[in-house]
Parts: sequence; C-alpha cells; structure tokens
Amino acid sequence: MIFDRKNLDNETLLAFYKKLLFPRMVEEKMLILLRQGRIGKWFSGIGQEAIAVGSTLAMNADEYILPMHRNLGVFTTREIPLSRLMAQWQGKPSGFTKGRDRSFHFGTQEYKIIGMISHLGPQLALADGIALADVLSKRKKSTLVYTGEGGTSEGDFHEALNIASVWKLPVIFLIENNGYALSTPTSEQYNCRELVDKAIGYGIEGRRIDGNNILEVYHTITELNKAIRENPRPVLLECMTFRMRGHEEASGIKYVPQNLFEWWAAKDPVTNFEKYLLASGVLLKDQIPAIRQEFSKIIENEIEKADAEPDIVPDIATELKDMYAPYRFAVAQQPALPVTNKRYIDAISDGLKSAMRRHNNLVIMGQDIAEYGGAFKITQGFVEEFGKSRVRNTPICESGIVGAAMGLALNGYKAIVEMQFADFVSCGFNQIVNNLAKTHYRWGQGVDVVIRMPAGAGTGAGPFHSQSNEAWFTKTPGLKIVYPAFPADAKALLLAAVDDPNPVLYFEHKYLYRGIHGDVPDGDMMIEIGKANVIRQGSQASIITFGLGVHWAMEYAEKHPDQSVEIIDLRSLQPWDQEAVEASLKKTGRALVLHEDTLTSGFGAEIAAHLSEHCFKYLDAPVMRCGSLDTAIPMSKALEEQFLAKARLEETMQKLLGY
Ligand SMILES: Cc1ncc(C[n+]2csc(CCOP(=O)(O)OP(=O)(O)O)c2C)c(N)n1
Repeated sequence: MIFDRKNLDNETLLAFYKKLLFPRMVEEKMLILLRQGRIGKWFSGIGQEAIAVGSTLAMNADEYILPMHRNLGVFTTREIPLSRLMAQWQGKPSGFTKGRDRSFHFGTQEYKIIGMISHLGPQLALADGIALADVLSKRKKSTLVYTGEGGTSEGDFHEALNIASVWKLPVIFLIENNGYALSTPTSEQYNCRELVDKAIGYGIEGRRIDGNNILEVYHTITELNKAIRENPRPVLLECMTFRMRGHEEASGIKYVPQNLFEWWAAKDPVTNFEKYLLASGVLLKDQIPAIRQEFSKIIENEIEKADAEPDIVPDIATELKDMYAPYRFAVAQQPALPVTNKRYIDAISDGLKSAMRRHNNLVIMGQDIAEYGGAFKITQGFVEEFGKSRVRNTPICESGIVGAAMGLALNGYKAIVEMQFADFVSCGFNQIVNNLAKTHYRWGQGVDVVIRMPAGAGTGAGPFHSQSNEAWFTKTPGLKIVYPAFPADAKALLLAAVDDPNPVLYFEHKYLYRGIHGDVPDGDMMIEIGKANVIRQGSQASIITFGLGVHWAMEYAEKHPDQSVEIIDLRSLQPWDQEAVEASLKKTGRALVLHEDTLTSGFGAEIAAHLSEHCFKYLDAPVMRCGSLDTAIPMSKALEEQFLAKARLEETMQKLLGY
C-alpha cells in the first residue's frame, strides 16, 4: 500500500494514527462484551476504519455526516465519549435514544451526525435536504453521506443522486464497497463494471479509491470538499474495502472464500498505516504499547462509567409525550378579521402564501409547482413573489423529496411537500412512516414538514387518482393529520400545520377545490390541531365525519328536516377530538361514523371502537359505520357513485334511527 502524506506534518500523521487505532481497539473490546452478553447486536467495521476515520477527518466539525452501521470511526473521530456510545448500545438513559433504538440508529445535532434508520437508502436524500439548507443560507459547506454497495440497489440511491445533481447540491455520496451485502456478493448486487460508473448516468463526478488507505481517503475528500464548498455539486465516491467479519457478529462468514480474507488481511488499514509511520520515522516502535495502554484504560473506564449508570425506568407518560416535539398552540386573541368569500382551493393557496410570508425559512417542493403553478394551480404566481429557490420544482421522486424535506428540517428550515395526488404518497411512504414519524421519539429531533395530500374521489379519476388514504397514516404515531372540509378551516389548519414543529399530513379534498366556497379571514388565523367543530346541533343522532363526508352529512340533514341530526366535523384525525365526539354522543345516544374511505379498517373503525368502549352506557343503538365499498375506486360515474359511502348513507341512518 502506498501512502502519500502530501503536506501533512508528523504531528498530524500521528494524530491520524491514533484516530484510526482507537475504533479498532473499541471494536476488539466489543467482540468480548458481545460474547459476555453485555451488548446486543454488533455490526463490525474491522478492516474498514480508514474510510470512517479518514472521511470524518476531512470534514469540518460543523458539517453534517450521515454514517451507516459499520462506521464507529465517525463517532469516535468526532469525539463522542465512549461512555455515551456504550450507554446508547446498552439502552441506558444517557444514550442518544433513551433506550428506544439500538446501535448507531441515532442523530445528534451536537456532533452534527445524523444516524441512519434501519432501512437502507433513506439517509441519502436527507443529505440532499441538509445540503440544500446550506446552499439556501449561502453557507459554504459540504455534507457527507454513506451507503454500502448493497444499499445502492435501493431506489432511494437513484433518487437522492438525481436530485443532488439536478439541484447542484454539495454532497459527497460515499459508497463503502466491502464486497458483500449480508451474504450477497457484488456479482449478484449490480451488473455495471464499477459502481462509480453510475456517476456518469447522473451527470456528476465519480471517483474510485482505495478505502483501506487513510491518507488516500483523507486527501481525496479534502480536495473534493474544497471544490464543492466553493462550487456546489455532488460527487460519487466509491471506496473499495472488505468486510473482515460477518454481516453482524451472530451471522457467520461461511459464504466468503478464505483466500479473500487473506488477500484483504494483507491490506489491513491499521497495520499498514502503522508500518508506514514506523518506516518513515513518524512513529517509534516503543511508542505503540504506551498508546495502546492509554486507549485500553480509556476504554475500560468509559465502559465502567456506562455500566454504573442505572437502567431506564419505564414510564408510559414519558413515552407517549416524547412521540411528538413539544408545541403549545397559542390561542390567539384575534380581532375579528375582515373576510373574503373564497373557494376552498383559493383558501389553501391563500394559506400557503400566508405561511410563506410568515416563515422566511419555509420552502415548498413538488412536481410542476413553480412556473406551472402545480397540477391544480394552487401555487400559481408563487415563483414571482417567493422565487424559485423557495418554490421548487422537483424531479418525479416522492421518497427523495420527502427525505430532502426532512433534511431541510434537520438543518433549520421548514418544508412543505406537495404530493401531486395523495395516491402517489405510496412512493414516499417509508420516509413518512419511518423517518418523519419516528425521529422525535427516537432521538428528540422534531421534523418540521407538512405533506399536502390532494385526496378523494368524485371526479371519475379511477383507482390511482381518487383514494382516501388517510388510514394508511392514522395508525402511525408521530404524525399529525388534518382534513379540512371548509375554506376557512383549510386556511387556518394549513397555517397551524406549518407552525407545528411535527410532521403533519394535510389532506385537501380535490372535489371540494372548486365545488364549495365560504368566508375566509383575510389575515392569518389558526385552528388548533385536534379540535373538532360541531357544525349542526341535533338531539336524535350524531354523524361524526370529515372531509367530503361533512358535505354528505349536511345534504342529508337538509333533506330530512324532521330528523334532529348533530354533525361533527372532526377536522383533525391525529389527534382526534375525543371529548367533542363523546359529548355529542352523550347528548344524542346514537352515532354514525361516516367517511369516504373504504369501510374495513377505515378511520371510522377507531372512532366506533372508542365509543363502544368508553360510552357504552350512553348508547341507544350500536355505533354504526358508513364507508365506501371494500374495493378499489372505479372510474365510471355509475360505479364510482355505487362505491362511495354516500350511496349507503340513507339506509344506514334509517337503521340507526330505527333501532
Ligand atoms: C430496505 C432494507 N432492506 C433490507 C435490509 C436488511 N439488511 C440490513 S443490512 C443489509 C446488507 C447491507 O449491505 P450493504 O449496503 O452493502 O452494507 P454492509 O452491511 O455491507 O456494510 C441488509 C440486506 C435493510 N436494513 N433495509
């Protein structure tokens, strides 16, 4: 192995050696602790340390790194005390996730490290958002994100590189090519000659280097950083290395040919660098035992410190509270604002514009939303007022853009993502339910992102442009979900969603866009998320509904003036207003839960279950549900009408009142 020190002095080289040796020694200790059952899982990075250490040394301390499961060297090089890492691995209180997540699955703003979730791939787009925040703030910074070669097969890899290239984001995408993804060799993972060749397809620079040579890693990334901080653009960097142990310590290595281990053992990053330093007189042979002894002592002490820490005492209230970033809705003492009569769609646009004016750090992203104004023209004219850097057309990649939105939030921005149709959120599902939703619970970081969801049927648009998919998300703790049914609520809930530091899914019904209008306050006004509205008083039965269902219920009530029907518009589904619903039921004794979503496991099931459990003694009839047919949504008018819950509203109400 050839080492080129370039301009590095002896002292720096010695410091690099220590940075490289330390994680190796920690790893060796981990193998012992693992055998003793004092830590759970361990993904060894032995043999790959030069990448983690060399790359971290090349980053400035205030630049973000997004490492993977084998990159202990990132954490030690950034000098996180080993006792805190141990506490994290043992699930102790002073760990980064309070016992809620394992191994390296945590982030820390203090050390500018954003750890991965278990899923391979999503971290790549987070780096895009972080870098975008730097570019928008005119900070000359680089962001470094890792993936294994196996992870490059995920769609998230493609989306993140494409976005970074189109938006010229200063991100180093570092592939740690260690030969195997669990048991899968590279020959079964990809079929290009070298992974770095993929850079050509994205129109970006690619480099392939020896990942076992710390100086090559350090110099390459230092040089790339210098260039991309000044002239922002992404780079794909393939670092060749080898996984010297099993995928994780329990999984064995039988499938790896022995000769590969021998070949790569000769290229060991620590011993080769040590040899080089000895040969060049930077390190003296008799210094090594002293360095090792010092490290052993530190390691023992730090482990003892973590061992001495008491275990976590479980507390349900704390767990529930920490699911969400703290937020107190300030009940505004608003003067009566002048109003203008507006369509639902214009109220949304109005709310968005107000939000953009209120928050200078708010960025909207979506397909065709800039000059074109979006598929429904909600952002028409926004580019003129807010500019293209804050009103961003995106490539067609929902997962990447939701990930980039989270990255923006991690780096001080707020983001709104417009799904062109709510149906397409399925392509960004993982980022929402696993990254956006779980991050605050895991390591205490709020994710200030709103996803706009143009949802619902009624326009004959068929199975993939009409879905009511709120129930895909209502069962995911960590998300807030709102669903306005009127123009004033649409504006107020949008402003509230943007104000809230948690991820909020904002459902807007396409059928209502141009179909309804109402008075909307001209100024900024918010409604507290989680508060329902009793829009019609009654004494015989309560219809509990939201979205288009509210309008069906109103139509029903008008058609039946002889029946005294109370209508509750939930407005928010997560959290939902249990108090208002219970109060209504106690008054009427009969409840119908109505929604446009299909019946089985629709959100109505949750409300019905809640009422049966908590309000049984007030019920004069079983709680009934009225939902759409348990089929996909058909296109033709007659079929769609038959599908929708509205077709069964009369008969269900008859059943409820006649019981
Ligand atoms: C989306 C997803 N699919 C599958 C897995 C299970 N899994 C965990 S690590 C791993 C192999 C990863 O290989 P690679 O990306 O090359 O990284 P390495 O472990 O070799 O460092 C697999 C399949 C996962 N974590 N995420």
